[in-house]
Amino acid sequence: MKNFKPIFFLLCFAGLMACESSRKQTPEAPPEETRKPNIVIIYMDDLGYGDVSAYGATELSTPNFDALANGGMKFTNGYASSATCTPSRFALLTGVYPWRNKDAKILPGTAPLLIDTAQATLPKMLRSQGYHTGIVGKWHLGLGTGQVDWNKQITPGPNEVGFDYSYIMAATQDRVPTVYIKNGYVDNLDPNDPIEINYDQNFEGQPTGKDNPELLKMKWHHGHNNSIVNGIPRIGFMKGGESAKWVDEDMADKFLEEAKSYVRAHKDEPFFLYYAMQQPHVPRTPHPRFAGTSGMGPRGDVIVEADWCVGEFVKTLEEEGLLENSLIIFTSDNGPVLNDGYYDDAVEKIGNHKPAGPLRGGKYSLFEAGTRVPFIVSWPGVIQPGTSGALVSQLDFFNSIASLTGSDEKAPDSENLMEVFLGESDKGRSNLVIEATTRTALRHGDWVLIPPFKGPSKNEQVNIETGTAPDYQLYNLQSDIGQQQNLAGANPEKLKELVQIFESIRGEDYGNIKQLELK
Ligand code: NG6
Ligand code: CA
Repeated sequence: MKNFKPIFFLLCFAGLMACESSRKQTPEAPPEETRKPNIVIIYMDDLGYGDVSAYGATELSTPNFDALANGGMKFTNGYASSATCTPSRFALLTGVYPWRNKDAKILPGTAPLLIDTAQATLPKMLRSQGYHTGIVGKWHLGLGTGQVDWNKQITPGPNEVGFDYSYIMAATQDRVPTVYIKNGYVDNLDPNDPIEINYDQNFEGQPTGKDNPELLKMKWHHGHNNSIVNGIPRIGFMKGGESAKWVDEDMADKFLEEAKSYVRAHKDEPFFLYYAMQQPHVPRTPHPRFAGTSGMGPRGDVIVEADWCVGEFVKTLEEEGLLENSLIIFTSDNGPVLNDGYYDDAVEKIGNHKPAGPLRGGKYSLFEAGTRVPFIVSWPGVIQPGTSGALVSQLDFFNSIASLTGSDEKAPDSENLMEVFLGESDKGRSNLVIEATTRTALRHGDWVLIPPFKGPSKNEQVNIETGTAPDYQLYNLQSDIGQQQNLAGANPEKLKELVQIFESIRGEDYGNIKQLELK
Protein backbone atom coordinates (compact mmCIF):
# COMPACT_ATOMS: atom_id res chain seq x y z
CA MET A 1 0.00 0.00 0.00
CA LYS A 2 3.03 2.27 0.45
CA ASN A 3 2.99 3.37 -3.17
CA PHE A 4 -0.60 4.34 -3.01
CA LYS A 5 -0.81 6.38 0.19
CA PRO A 6 0.64 9.61 -1.28
CA ILE A 7 -1.84 9.35 -4.11
CA PHE A 8 -4.61 8.97 -1.62
CA PHE A 9 -3.56 12.11 0.25
CA LEU A 10 -3.47 14.09 -2.94
CA LEU A 11 -6.92 12.86 -3.71
CA CYS A 12 -8.17 13.97 -0.34
CA PHE A 13 -6.98 17.48 -1.11
CA ALA A 14 -8.37 17.38 -4.60
CA GLY A 15 -11.59 16.50 -2.86
CA LEU A 16 -14.55 14.42 -3.70
CA MET A 17 -16.14 17.35 -5.49
CA ALA A 18 -13.58 17.15 -8.25
CA CYS A 19 -14.26 13.47 -8.74
CA GLU A 20 -17.98 14.09 -8.79
CA SER A 21 -17.79 16.87 -11.33
CA SER A 22 -15.43 14.87 -13.53
CA ARG A 23 -18.16 12.26 -13.83
CA LYS A 24 -20.55 14.77 -15.26
CA GLN A 25 -18.45 17.13 -17.31
CA THR A 26 -15.77 14.72 -18.58
CA PRO A 27 -12.95 17.26 -18.35
CA GLU A 28 -9.40 16.32 -19.23
CA ALA A 29 -8.06 13.27 -17.43
CA PRO A 30 -6.23 14.12 -14.22
CA PRO A 31 -2.49 13.41 -14.29
CA GLU A 32 -1.79 9.70 -13.94
CA GLU A 33 -0.21 9.97 -10.43
CA THR A 34 -3.37 11.40 -8.91
CA ARG A 35 -5.75 8.91 -10.44
CA LYS A 36 -7.37 6.29 -8.26
CA PRO A 37 -6.65 2.86 -9.70
CA ASN A 38 -9.18 1.31 -12.01
CA ILE A 39 -10.65 -1.84 -10.51
CA VAL A 40 -11.48 -4.80 -12.74
CA ILE A 41 -12.92 -8.09 -11.51
CA ILE A 42 -12.76 -10.83 -14.12
CA TYR A 43 -15.12 -13.49 -12.85
CA MET A 44 -15.11 -16.91 -14.45
CA ASP A 45 -18.06 -19.31 -14.27
CA ASP A 46 -17.20 -22.82 -12.99
CA LEU A 47 -13.44 -22.55 -13.63
CA GLY A 48 -11.66 -25.01 -11.36
CA TYR A 49 -8.55 -24.67 -9.20
CA GLY A 50 -6.72 -27.02 -11.54
CA ASP A 51 -7.94 -25.49 -14.83
CA VAL A 52 -5.14 -22.90 -14.99
CA SER A 53 -1.54 -23.71 -15.91
CA ALA A 54 -0.28 -21.33 -13.21
CA TYR A 55 -2.15 -23.52 -10.72
CA GLY A 56 -0.61 -26.70 -12.03
CA ALA A 57 -2.60 -27.67 -15.13
CA THR A 58 -0.33 -29.46 -17.56
CA GLU A 59 -2.81 -30.67 -20.19
CA LEU A 60 -4.27 -27.22 -20.87
CA SER A 61 -2.38 -24.07 -21.64
CA THR A 62 -3.69 -20.76 -20.29
CA PRO A 63 -0.94 -18.21 -21.07
CA ASN A 64 -3.06 -15.14 -20.43
CA PHE A 65 -4.45 -16.28 -17.07
CA ASP A 66 -0.87 -17.22 -16.22
CA ALA A 67 0.44 -13.80 -17.20
CA LEU A 68 -1.84 -12.24 -14.59
CA ALA A 69 -0.74 -14.82 -12.01
CA ASN A 70 2.95 -14.48 -12.77
CA GLY A 71 2.82 -10.70 -12.85
CA GLY A 72 0.73 -10.38 -9.68
CA MET A 73 -0.15 -12.17 -6.48
CA LYS A 74 -1.33 -15.74 -6.90
CA PHE A 75 -3.38 -16.98 -3.96
CA THR A 76 -3.40 -20.70 -3.25
CA ASN A 77 -6.00 -20.44 -0.49
CA GLY A 78 -8.47 -18.11 -2.21
CA TYR A 79 -12.17 -18.91 -1.94
CA ALA A 80 -15.48 -18.16 -3.55
CA SER A 81 -18.07 -17.95 -0.81
CA SER A 82 -20.07 -20.83 -2.27
CA ALA A 83 -19.94 -23.86 -4.51
CA THR A 84 -22.58 -22.40 -6.84
CA CYS A 85 -23.01 -19.18 -8.72
CA THR A 86 -25.78 -17.01 -7.27
CA PRO A 87 -24.62 -17.12 -3.66
CA SER A 88 -21.00 -16.45 -4.64
CA ARG A 89 -22.00 -13.45 -6.74
CA PHE A 90 -24.18 -12.14 -3.95
CA ALA A 91 -21.22 -12.32 -1.53
CA LEU A 92 -18.79 -10.80 -4.01
CA LEU A 93 -20.95 -7.73 -4.55
CA THR A 94 -22.22 -7.24 -0.98
CA GLY A 95 -19.57 -8.57 1.40
CA VAL A 96 -22.34 -10.51 3.15
CA TYR A 97 -22.29 -14.27 3.66
CA PRO A 98 -24.94 -15.75 1.34
CA TRP A 99 -26.33 -18.01 4.06
CA ARG A 100 -27.62 -14.87 5.76
CA ASN A 101 -30.03 -14.51 2.82
CA LYS A 102 -32.36 -17.48 2.53
CA ASP A 103 -33.02 -16.75 -1.15
CA ALA A 104 -29.35 -16.85 -2.16
CA LYS A 105 -29.60 -20.12 -4.10
CA ILE A 106 -29.27 -20.90 -7.81
CA LEU A 107 -31.99 -18.68 -9.29
CA PRO A 108 -34.30 -19.26 -12.25
CA GLY A 109 -34.27 -16.60 -14.98
CA THR A 110 -37.54 -15.18 -13.64
CA ALA A 111 -36.38 -14.67 -10.03
CA PRO A 112 -36.71 -11.20 -8.52
CA LEU A 113 -33.63 -9.15 -7.69
CA LEU A 114 -31.83 -10.79 -4.76
CA ILE A 115 -29.95 -7.70 -3.56
CA ASP A 116 -32.03 -5.15 -1.71
CA THR A 117 -31.75 -1.81 -3.53
CA ALA A 118 -31.05 -0.18 -0.15
CA GLN A 119 -28.17 -2.58 0.57
CA ALA A 120 -24.53 -1.51 0.36
CA THR A 121 -22.73 -2.94 -2.66
CA LEU A 122 -19.21 -2.80 -4.04
CA PRO A 123 -20.22 -0.74 -7.08
CA LYS A 124 -22.28 1.69 -4.96
CA MET A 125 -19.37 2.16 -2.60
CA LEU A 126 -17.00 2.78 -5.52
CA ARG A 127 -19.44 5.18 -7.13
CA SER A 128 -19.38 7.23 -3.95
CA GLN A 129 -15.59 7.33 -4.32
CA GLY A 130 -15.82 8.87 -7.78
CA TYR A 131 -15.80 5.73 -9.90
CA HIS A 132 -17.83 4.97 -12.98
CA THR A 133 -19.16 1.45 -12.56
CA GLY A 134 -20.01 -1.17 -15.18
CA ILE A 135 -20.95 -4.82 -15.47
CA VAL A 136 -20.55 -6.90 -18.60
CA GLY A 137 -21.56 -10.58 -18.65
CA LYS A 138 -23.39 -12.95 -16.38
CA TRP A 139 -25.68 -11.49 -13.72
CA HIS A 140 -27.70 -14.35 -12.14
CA LEU A 141 -28.85 -12.29 -9.17
CA GLY A 142 -32.47 -11.89 -10.25
CA LEU A 143 -34.25 -9.00 -11.95
CA GLY A 144 -37.43 -7.07 -11.20
CA THR A 145 -39.77 -7.58 -8.29
CA GLY A 146 -41.69 -10.68 -9.31
CA GLN A 147 -43.51 -10.35 -12.60
CA VAL A 148 -41.09 -9.16 -15.27
CA ASP A 149 -42.37 -7.90 -18.60
CA TRP A 150 -39.32 -8.54 -20.75
CA ASN A 151 -40.60 -6.12 -23.38
CA LYS A 152 -40.44 -3.08 -21.14
CA GLN A 153 -37.82 -1.68 -18.82
CA ILE A 154 -36.61 -4.51 -16.58
CA THR A 155 -36.07 -3.01 -13.18
CA PRO A 156 -34.73 -3.15 -10.54
CA GLY A 157 -31.52 -4.82 -11.70
CA PRO A 158 -27.80 -4.06 -11.80
CA ASN A 159 -28.41 -0.36 -12.51
CA GLU A 160 -30.39 -0.06 -9.28
CA VAL A 161 -27.73 -1.67 -7.07
CA GLY A 162 -24.79 0.47 -8.14
CA PHE A 163 -23.87 -0.10 -11.78
CA ASP A 164 -23.92 2.96 -14.06
CA TYR A 165 -23.75 0.70 -17.10
CA SER A 166 -24.89 -2.89 -17.57
CA TYR A 167 -24.73 -5.32 -20.47
CA ILE A 168 -25.78 -8.69 -19.10
CA MET A 169 -27.36 -12.05 -19.55
CA ALA A 170 -30.10 -12.39 -16.95
CA ALA A 171 -29.19 -15.76 -15.45
CA THR A 172 -27.04 -18.45 -17.08
CA GLN A 173 -26.24 -19.52 -20.62
CA ASP A 174 -28.44 -22.59 -20.16
CA ARG A 175 -31.48 -20.64 -18.87
CA VAL A 176 -34.04 -18.51 -20.66
CA PRO A 177 -34.32 -15.67 -21.55
CA THR A 178 -31.46 -16.19 -24.01
CA VAL A 179 -31.05 -12.49 -24.76
CA TYR A 180 -28.70 -9.69 -23.78
CA ILE A 181 -30.05 -6.91 -21.58
CA LYS A 182 -28.55 -3.44 -21.85
CA ASN A 183 -29.26 -0.98 -19.04
CA GLY A 184 -32.57 -2.71 -18.33
CA TYR A 185 -33.79 -3.21 -21.90
CA VAL A 186 -33.53 -6.35 -24.04
CA ASP A 187 -31.00 -5.55 -26.76
CA ASN A 188 -32.23 -5.79 -30.37
CA LEU A 189 -35.81 -6.60 -29.42
CA ASP A 190 -38.42 -6.29 -32.16
CA PRO A 191 -41.55 -4.88 -30.49
CA ASN A 192 -43.67 -6.88 -32.94
CA ASP A 193 -42.21 -10.13 -31.63
CA PRO A 194 -42.56 -9.83 -27.86
CA ILE A 195 -40.77 -12.15 -25.45
CA GLU A 196 -42.68 -14.40 -23.09
CA ILE A 197 -40.98 -16.46 -20.39
CA ASN A 198 -42.35 -19.18 -18.16
CA TYR A 199 -40.45 -21.59 -15.92
CA ASP A 200 -43.45 -23.82 -15.22
CA GLN A 201 -45.13 -24.53 -18.51
CA ASN A 202 -44.50 -24.41 -22.21
CA PHE A 203 -46.19 -22.09 -24.70
CA GLU A 204 -48.55 -23.86 -27.02
CA GLY A 205 -46.96 -25.35 -30.11
CA GLN A 206 -43.36 -24.58 -29.10
CA PRO A 207 -40.86 -27.43 -29.50
CA THR A 208 -38.92 -28.69 -26.48
CA GLY A 209 -35.76 -30.65 -25.89
CA LYS A 210 -37.85 -33.39 -24.35
CA ASP A 211 -40.29 -33.85 -27.22
CA ASN A 212 -38.21 -32.80 -30.22
CA PRO A 213 -34.80 -34.45 -30.01
CA GLU A 214 -34.56 -34.21 -33.83
CA LEU A 215 -34.12 -30.43 -33.51
CA LEU A 216 -31.13 -30.61 -31.19
CA LYS A 217 -27.48 -30.00 -31.99
CA MET A 218 -26.53 -30.62 -28.35
CA LYS A 219 -28.18 -33.38 -26.33
CA TRP A 220 -29.32 -33.01 -22.74
CA HIS A 221 -28.24 -35.43 -20.04
CA HIS A 222 -30.23 -34.18 -17.06
CA GLY A 223 -32.53 -31.15 -16.80
CA HIS A 224 -32.14 -28.81 -19.80
CA ASN A 225 -35.03 -30.23 -21.80
CA ASN A 226 -37.37 -27.23 -22.12
CA SER A 227 -37.27 -24.61 -24.92
CA ILE A 228 -34.79 -25.03 -27.75
CA VAL A 229 -32.71 -22.03 -28.75
CA ASN A 230 -30.06 -22.37 -31.48
CA GLY A 231 -30.49 -26.15 -31.38
CA ILE A 232 -29.62 -26.21 -27.66
CA PRO A 233 -32.28 -27.24 -25.15
CA ARG A 234 -32.52 -24.88 -22.14
CA ILE A 235 -33.95 -24.59 -18.66
CA GLY A 236 -37.28 -22.73 -18.86
CA PHE A 237 -39.69 -21.91 -21.66
CA MET A 238 -39.43 -18.94 -23.98
CA LYS A 239 -41.47 -17.63 -26.87
CA GLY A 240 -40.77 -14.74 -29.24
CA GLY A 241 -37.83 -12.34 -29.22
CA GLU A 242 -36.19 -13.96 -32.28
CA SER A 243 -34.14 -10.91 -33.29
CA ALA A 244 -32.83 -10.51 -29.74
CA LYS A 245 -31.67 -14.08 -29.16
CA TRP A 246 -27.96 -14.45 -28.65
CA VAL A 247 -25.77 -16.67 -30.80
CA ASP A 248 -24.03 -18.90 -28.27
CA GLU A 249 -20.81 -19.22 -30.25
CA ASP A 250 -20.51 -15.43 -30.42
CA MET A 251 -21.09 -14.78 -26.72
CA ALA A 252 -17.43 -14.61 -25.71
CA ASP A 253 -16.66 -12.13 -28.49
CA LYS A 254 -19.74 -10.11 -27.64
CA PHE A 255 -18.88 -9.72 -23.97
CA LEU A 256 -15.23 -9.02 -24.82
CA GLU A 257 -16.23 -6.24 -27.23
CA GLU A 258 -18.54 -4.78 -24.61
CA ALA A 259 -15.80 -4.92 -21.96
CA LYS A 260 -13.30 -3.27 -24.31
CA SER A 261 -15.74 -0.54 -25.32
CA TYR A 262 -16.50 0.11 -21.68
CA VAL A 263 -12.80 0.64 -20.95
CA ARG A 264 -12.37 2.94 -23.95
CA ALA A 265 -15.45 4.97 -23.06
CA HIS A 266 -14.33 5.48 -19.45
CA LYS A 267 -10.58 5.68 -19.76
CA ASP A 268 -10.53 9.29 -18.56
CA GLU A 269 -12.10 8.59 -15.19
CA PRO A 270 -11.54 5.91 -12.56
CA PHE A 271 -13.74 2.95 -13.36
CA PHE A 272 -14.85 -0.33 -11.84
CA LEU A 273 -15.62 -3.04 -14.35
CA TYR A 274 -17.13 -6.36 -13.31
CA TYR A 275 -16.40 -8.55 -16.33
CA ALA A 276 -18.37 -11.72 -15.61
CA MET A 277 -17.48 -14.25 -18.27
CA GLN A 278 -19.69 -17.24 -19.03
CA GLN A 279 -17.02 -19.91 -19.53
CA PRO A 280 -16.68 -22.83 -18.90
CA HIS A 281 -20.32 -23.13 -17.70
CA VAL A 282 -22.69 -25.19 -19.85
CA PRO A 283 -23.66 -25.12 -22.66
CA ARG A 284 -20.04 -24.99 -23.81
CA THR A 285 -20.12 -23.34 -27.19
CA PRO A 286 -16.68 -22.21 -28.36
CA HIS A 287 -16.49 -19.92 -31.35
CA PRO A 288 -15.47 -22.03 -34.42
CA ARG A 289 -11.97 -20.55 -34.28
CA PHE A 290 -11.48 -22.24 -30.89
CA ALA A 291 -13.39 -25.47 -31.56
CA GLY A 292 -11.01 -28.41 -31.30
CA THR A 293 -8.08 -26.33 -30.06
CA SER A 294 -7.75 -27.95 -26.64
CA GLY A 295 -8.09 -31.59 -27.68
CA MET A 296 -10.35 -31.88 -24.66
CA GLY A 297 -13.70 -31.17 -26.27
CA PRO A 298 -15.80 -28.03 -25.80
CA ARG A 299 -15.02 -27.60 -22.10
CA GLY A 300 -11.31 -27.30 -22.80
CA ASP A 301 -11.97 -25.21 -25.91
CA VAL A 302 -13.98 -22.59 -24.04
CA ILE A 303 -11.25 -22.32 -21.43
CA VAL A 304 -8.77 -21.63 -24.24
CA GLU A 305 -11.27 -19.12 -25.65
CA ALA A 306 -11.68 -17.41 -22.26
CA ASP A 307 -7.92 -17.25 -21.85
CA TRP A 308 -7.68 -15.51 -25.22
CA CYS A 309 -10.42 -13.05 -24.19
CA VAL A 310 -8.51 -12.16 -21.03
CA GLY A 311 -5.39 -11.56 -23.11
CA GLU A 312 -7.29 -9.27 -25.50
CA PHE A 313 -8.89 -7.42 -22.62
CA VAL A 314 -5.56 -6.80 -20.87
CA LYS A 315 -4.11 -5.68 -24.20
CA THR A 316 -6.84 -3.05 -24.41
CA LEU A 317 -5.93 -1.70 -20.98
CA GLU A 318 -2.33 -1.56 -22.13
CA GLU A 319 -3.15 0.17 -25.41
CA GLU A 320 -5.11 2.81 -23.53
CA GLY A 321 -2.21 3.37 -21.15
CA LEU A 322 -4.26 2.12 -18.19
CA LEU A 323 -2.61 -1.16 -17.29
CA GLU A 324 -0.11 0.21 -14.76
CA ASN A 325 -2.90 1.84 -12.82
CA SER A 326 -5.43 -1.01 -12.93
CA LEU A 327 -6.01 -3.47 -10.14
CA ILE A 328 -7.19 -6.64 -11.84
CA ILE A 329 -8.73 -9.49 -9.90
CA PHE A 330 -9.16 -12.81 -11.67
CA THR A 331 -11.18 -15.54 -10.00
CA SER A 332 -14.10 -17.96 -10.38
CA ASP A 333 -17.58 -18.24 -8.85
CA ASN A 334 -17.31 -21.92 -7.92
CA GLY A 335 -15.39 -25.06 -8.67
CA PRO A 336 -15.42 -27.30 -11.73
CA VAL A 337 -17.94 -29.80 -13.06
CA LEU A 338 -17.69 -31.97 -16.14
CA ASN A 339 -21.20 -33.24 -16.84
CA ASP A 340 -23.51 -30.40 -15.79
CA GLY A 341 -26.45 -31.55 -17.87
CA TYR A 342 -25.41 -31.93 -21.53
CA TYR A 343 -23.56 -34.59 -23.46
CA ASP A 344 -20.59 -32.50 -24.59
CA ASP A 345 -17.58 -34.83 -24.34
CA ALA A 346 -16.35 -33.12 -21.16
CA VAL A 347 -16.15 -36.48 -19.39
CA GLU A 348 -15.05 -38.54 -22.35
CA LYS A 349 -12.18 -36.25 -23.44
CA ILE A 350 -10.82 -35.20 -20.06
CA GLY A 351 -7.73 -37.43 -20.42
CA ASN A 352 -5.22 -36.65 -17.69
CA HIS A 353 -6.53 -33.17 -16.99
CA LYS A 354 -7.61 -32.56 -13.38
CA PRO A 355 -10.00 -29.57 -13.25
CA ALA A 356 -9.93 -29.59 -9.44
CA GLY A 357 -6.14 -30.04 -9.26
CA PRO A 358 -5.27 -31.86 -6.03
CA LEU A 359 -8.55 -30.93 -4.34
CA ARG A 360 -11.49 -33.20 -3.53
CA GLY A 361 -15.01 -32.59 -4.84
CA GLY A 362 -16.12 -29.97 -7.36
CA LYS A 363 -19.02 -27.64 -8.06
CA TYR A 364 -21.88 -28.18 -5.55
CA SER A 365 -19.45 -29.72 -3.04
CA LEU A 366 -18.48 -28.79 0.51
CA PHE A 367 -15.11 -30.39 -0.13
CA GLU A 368 -12.37 -27.97 -1.13
CA ALA A 369 -12.84 -28.02 -4.90
CA GLY A 370 -16.32 -26.54 -4.52
CA THR A 371 -15.09 -23.19 -3.29
CA ARG A 372 -11.29 -23.00 -3.49
CA VAL A 373 -10.67 -21.39 -6.87
CA PRO A 374 -8.01 -19.65 -8.93
CA PHE A 375 -7.57 -16.29 -7.23
CA ILE A 376 -5.20 -13.72 -8.70
CA VAL A 377 -4.66 -10.05 -7.90
CA SER A 378 -2.61 -8.07 -10.39
CA TRP A 379 -1.62 -4.39 -10.37
CA PRO A 380 1.37 -4.03 -12.62
CA GLY A 381 2.45 -0.62 -11.31
CA VAL A 382 2.31 -1.64 -7.68
CA ILE A 383 2.30 -5.36 -6.87
CA GLN A 384 5.54 -7.29 -6.82
CA PRO A 385 4.82 -10.76 -8.26
CA GLY A 386 4.50 -13.54 -5.72
CA THR A 387 2.50 -16.45 -4.37
CA SER A 388 0.56 -16.31 -1.12
CA GLY A 389 -0.95 -19.05 0.99
CA ALA A 390 -2.97 -16.57 3.07
CA LEU A 391 -6.63 -17.44 3.58
CA VAL A 392 -8.64 -14.96 1.50
CA SER A 393 -12.22 -14.83 0.26
CA GLN A 394 -14.12 -12.95 -2.40
CA LEU A 395 -16.16 -11.60 0.51
CA ASP A 396 -13.12 -9.50 1.37
CA PHE A 397 -13.12 -7.43 -1.81
CA PHE A 398 -15.67 -5.02 -0.34
CA ASN A 399 -13.72 -3.84 2.72
CA SER A 400 -10.33 -4.13 1.04
CA ILE A 401 -11.28 -2.07 -2.00
CA ALA A 402 -13.11 0.40 0.23
CA SER A 403 -9.95 1.00 2.23
CA LEU A 404 -7.85 1.27 -0.93
CA THR A 405 -10.07 3.91 -2.43
CA GLY A 406 -10.52 5.96 0.73
CA SER A 407 -13.98 4.82 1.78
CA ASP A 408 -14.71 3.93 5.39
CA GLU A 409 -17.70 1.79 4.43
CA LYS A 410 -17.63 -1.75 5.74
CA ALA A 411 -19.68 -4.81 4.89
CA PRO A 412 -20.67 -7.22 7.68
CA ASP A 413 -18.66 -10.29 6.65
CA SER A 414 -15.86 -8.65 4.70
CA GLU A 415 -12.32 -8.17 6.03
CA ASN A 416 -9.89 -5.51 4.90
CA LEU A 417 -7.11 -7.66 3.44
CA MET A 418 -5.71 -5.06 1.05
CA GLU A 419 -2.18 -5.48 2.34
CA VAL A 420 -2.49 -9.21 1.74
CA PHE A 421 -3.88 -8.68 -1.75
CA LEU A 422 -0.97 -6.35 -2.53
CA GLY A 423 1.56 -8.89 -1.24
CA GLU A 424 2.63 -6.72 1.70
CA SER A 425 1.32 -9.03 4.38
CA ASP A 426 0.62 -12.74 4.59
CA LYS A 427 -1.89 -12.45 7.40
CA GLY A 428 -5.18 -13.53 5.89
CA ARG A 429 -8.42 -14.48 7.60
CA SER A 430 -8.51 -16.68 10.68
CA ASN A 431 -11.90 -18.12 9.81
CA LEU A 432 -14.03 -18.57 6.76
CA VAL A 433 -17.43 -20.21 6.46
CA ILE A 434 -17.87 -21.88 3.09
CA GLU A 435 -21.18 -22.92 1.61
CA ALA A 436 -22.52 -25.52 -0.80
CA THR A 437 -26.23 -25.71 -1.65
CA THR A 438 -27.22 -24.24 1.75
CA ARG A 439 -24.92 -26.43 3.84
CA THR A 440 -21.98 -24.71 5.52
CA ALA A 441 -18.54 -25.69 6.79
CA LEU A 442 -15.64 -23.92 8.48
CA ARG A 443 -12.08 -23.27 7.38
CA HIS A 444 -9.89 -22.29 10.33
CA GLY A 445 -6.12 -22.10 9.84
CA ASP A 446 -5.10 -25.28 8.07
CA TRP A 447 -8.19 -27.07 9.33
CA VAL A 448 -11.59 -27.72 7.81
CA LEU A 449 -14.64 -28.77 9.78
CA ILE A 450 -17.64 -30.19 7.97
CA PRO A 451 -20.56 -30.71 10.34
CA PRO A 452 -22.91 -33.67 10.00
CA PHE A 453 -25.60 -33.31 7.35
CA LYS A 454 -28.36 -35.49 6.07
CA GLY A 455 -28.42 -36.28 2.41
CA PRO A 456 -26.53 -38.26 -0.21
CA SER A 457 -22.73 -38.26 -0.15
CA LYS A 458 -22.68 -37.99 -3.92
CA ASN A 459 -24.57 -35.95 -6.48
CA GLU A 460 -25.04 -38.81 -8.94
CA GLN A 461 -26.16 -36.64 -11.87
CA VAL A 462 -22.93 -34.66 -11.97
CA ASN A 463 -20.83 -37.40 -10.40
CA ILE A 464 -19.40 -35.20 -7.65
CA GLU A 465 -19.07 -35.93 -3.93
CA THR A 466 -21.18 -33.51 -1.92
CA GLY A 467 -19.03 -33.58 1.22
CA THR A 468 -22.09 -34.62 3.19
CA ALA A 469 -21.75 -37.28 5.88
CA PRO A 470 -23.73 -38.21 9.00
CA ASP A 471 -20.74 -37.53 11.27
CA TYR A 472 -18.32 -34.65 11.81
CA GLN A 473 -15.44 -34.47 9.37
CA LEU A 474 -12.18 -32.78 10.27
CA TYR A 475 -9.32 -32.40 7.82
CA ASN A 476 -5.87 -30.90 8.03
CA LEU A 477 -5.19 -29.33 4.65
CA GLN A 478 -1.52 -28.77 5.37
CA SER A 479 -0.80 -32.48 5.49
CA ASP A 480 -3.84 -33.70 3.54
CA ILE A 481 -4.92 -31.31 0.80
CA GLY A 482 -7.02 -34.05 -0.82
CA GLN A 483 -9.15 -34.48 2.35
CA GLN A 484 -8.63 -38.22 2.58
CA GLN A 485 -8.16 -38.58 6.33
CA ASN A 486 -10.99 -37.64 8.65
CA LEU A 487 -9.25 -36.69 11.90
CA ALA A 488 -12.44 -35.99 13.89
CA GLY A 489 -12.05 -39.18 15.94
CA ALA A 490 -8.31 -38.87 16.43
CA ASN A 491 -8.34 -35.20 17.37
CA PRO A 492 -11.30 -34.45 19.68
CA GLU A 493 -9.70 -31.26 21.05
CA LYS A 494 -9.37 -29.70 17.62
CA LEU A 495 -12.84 -30.87 16.70
CA LYS A 496 -14.31 -29.20 19.78
CA GLU A 497 -12.44 -25.97 19.09
CA LEU A 498 -13.69 -25.77 15.51
CA VAL A 499 -17.26 -26.70 16.40
CA GLN A 500 -17.29 -23.85 18.91
CA ILE A 501 -15.94 -21.34 16.41
CA PHE A 502 -18.31 -22.56 13.74
CA GLU A 503 -21.38 -22.35 15.93
CA SER A 504 -20.37 -18.91 17.20
CA ILE A 505 -20.32 -17.63 13.62
CA ARG A 506 -23.29 -19.54 12.26
CA GLY A 507 -25.49 -18.80 15.24
CA GLU A 508 -28.89 -20.31 15.76
CA ASP A 509 -29.63 -20.82 12.09
CA TYR A 510 -27.08 -23.55 12.06
CA GLY A 511 -29.39 -25.87 13.93
CA ASN A 512 -31.91 -25.58 11.13
CA ILE A 513 -29.41 -25.73 8.34
CA LYS A 514 -27.94 -28.88 9.87
CA GLN A 515 -31.21 -30.66 9.42
CA LEU A 516 -31.88 -29.52 5.89
CA GLU A 517 -32.10 -32.18 3.26
CA LEU A 518 -29.65 -31.75 0.41
CA LYS A 519 -31.27 -29.63 -2.27
C1 NG6 B 1 -28.35 -26.37 -12.06
C2 NG6 B 1 -28.29 -26.87 -13.49
C3 NG6 B 1 -26.86 -26.72 -13.98
C4 NG6 B 1 -26.40 -25.28 -13.82
C5 NG6 B 1 -26.59 -24.84 -12.39
C6 NG6 B 1 -26.26 -23.40 -12.16
C7 NG6 B 1 -29.88 -28.71 -13.91
C8 NG6 B 1 -30.15 -30.16 -13.79
N1 NG6 B 1 -28.68 -28.29 -13.53
O1 NG6 B 1 -29.66 -26.45 -11.59
O2 NG6 B 1 -26.75 -27.12 -15.30
O3 NG6 B 1 -27.14 -24.45 -14.67
O4 NG6 B 1 -27.95 -25.02 -12.00
O5 NG6 B 1 -24.91 -23.21 -12.27
O6 NG6 B 1 -30.74 -27.95 -14.33
S1 NG6 B 1 -24.29 -21.94 -11.63
O7 NG6 B 1 -22.88 -21.99 -11.92
O8 NG6 B 1 -24.95 -20.81 -12.27
O9 NG6 B 1 -24.55 -22.00 -10.21
CA1 CA C 1 -20.86 -21.01 -11.68
